[in-house]
Amino acid sequence: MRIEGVITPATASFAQDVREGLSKPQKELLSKYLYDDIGSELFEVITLLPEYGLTRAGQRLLKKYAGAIVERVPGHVIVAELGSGSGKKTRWILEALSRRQFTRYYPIDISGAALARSRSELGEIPFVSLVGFERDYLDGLLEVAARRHNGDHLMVLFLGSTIGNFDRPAGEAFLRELRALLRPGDSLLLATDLEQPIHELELAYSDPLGVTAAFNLNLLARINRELDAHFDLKNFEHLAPYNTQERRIEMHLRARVAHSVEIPKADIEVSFREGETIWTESSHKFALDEVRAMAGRTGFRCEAQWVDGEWPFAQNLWIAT
Ligand code: AVJ
Repeated sequence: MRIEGVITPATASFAQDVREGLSKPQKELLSKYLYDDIGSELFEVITLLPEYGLTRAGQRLLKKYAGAIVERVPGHVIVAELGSGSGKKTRWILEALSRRQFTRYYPIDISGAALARSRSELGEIPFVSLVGFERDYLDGLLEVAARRHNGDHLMVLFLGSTIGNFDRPAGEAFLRELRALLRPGDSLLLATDLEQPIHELELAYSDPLGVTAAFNLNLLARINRELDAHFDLKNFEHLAPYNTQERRIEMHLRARVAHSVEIPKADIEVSFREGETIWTESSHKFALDEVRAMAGRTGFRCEAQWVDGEWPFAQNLWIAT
């Protein structure tokens, strides 16, 4: 007998998603799998690149406008955050709120490591308590909603522009589901990356140093590590063209040569034609008026928008109607 090892539930669902994604005519891998420990660190490096202004724009806006933002959210507020991130941006909001009230803060993330990071980054702000939920966004939000006291206004933070990773219809469906867990008067602070000239966007996702390429290729390396596959990373190149029709960056990995790869723990062998791609991420870009219209279609009104002066990026405050 050859002992192949144990498959944990996490590996099993990764294996199944890899099998399904690589069996489609346009091969694809879900972008959430970019963020294992190595991928998360590579993403942190991306946020430091001069070509990738997105994260710094989000931080600048919160640093500058956290006071103005929380002023528009009246009443006693409790805060839930979808994807706890590095916690840096959240600090400005929590500090602004804690000047007027004791604030209960609930970060929600599928990664225990991310929750631990936000605990060490934010755990010591005076007049703030923190309880993390290691759950999917909406499952976690349901639990937070169950903990609200009468009169609490729930403020949901969805920073970093992760909404851009959904296709537009799926993004709206997600926002509608989110709205269903809220009450009128609750709020959503939603970050969106905005449209800008193609050249800038493509450079942001194909940086000359090659960090984004490494971030993308790490997905194949992760399949090698976790599913015992034998992808030769040299057989693939990173591509990130802007799709003008759909107004999004599409990240792909393109096979340089025809070849096939066995993925033992996913029980498949995948063949690639020369030039064939695996689609690994979409990053949609928005227009300001489009974001306002989206609010109306998903059960909110857009209370205010703050736009960065250096990088086209907006923080949008929506109130549930
Ligand atoms: C973390 C989803 C906001 O879409 O710009 C960065 C991820 N991908 N470079 C984005 C990402 C390639 C990023 N988000």
